[in-house]
Amino acid sequence: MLLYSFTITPNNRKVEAFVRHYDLDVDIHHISFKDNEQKSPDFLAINPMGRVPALVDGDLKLWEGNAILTYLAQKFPETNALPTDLEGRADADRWLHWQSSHLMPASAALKTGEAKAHDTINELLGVLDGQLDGKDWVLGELSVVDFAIASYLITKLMQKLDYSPFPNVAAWRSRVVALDGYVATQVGPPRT
Ligand SMILES: N[C@@H](CCC(=O)N[C@@H](CS)C(=O)NCC(=O)O)C(=O)O
Repeated sequence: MLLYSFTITPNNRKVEAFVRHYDLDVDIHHISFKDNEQKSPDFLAINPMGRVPALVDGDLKLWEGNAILTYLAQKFPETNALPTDLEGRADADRWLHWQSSHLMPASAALKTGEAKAHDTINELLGVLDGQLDGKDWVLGELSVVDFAIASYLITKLMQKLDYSPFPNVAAWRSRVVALDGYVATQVGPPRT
């Protein structure tokens, strides 16, 4: 199994940190953005979007980071990183969709520096803070959801936010960066 990645972006780090955390039997190839390797014909045959992460497992060519995370969690059930009961799985899917449809665009908007973008992020952090109340991890136990969401909340940009109104998120971020997978994928000084 081969993972194509580029460690320092959240979409890639979520998957790479997961692989490293559980020491999964997955080879990792770091794409060269400088050489535009992600747009090469060989790579476009794997992911026509020309983006990473992407995973090749036999005949399967899988892209979209959250799809890769749930695939790996099911391929390696010993990780216990994805609920198997109907309700638990729905809960996991909910937060994975929340990350890609709310948190990801909100974090991209933050780069504009507009006040409205800050309000949106704070609204999302408030929701996450409520979910983390009384829990160490988003679903209670460590799961793919923590990897999916946390990778967005520990970027250089997100480091600049004030987390004091969100103490549960602040504590969770500290737990996340201490995980083996995040230590192994850290580039530069640790960010909490
Ligand atoms: N929705 C995709 C986004 C993947 C994506 O945008 N990857 C970026 C890096 S974070 C990329 O490969 N960019 C290279 C390019 O656009 O040429 C996912 O969640 O995996």
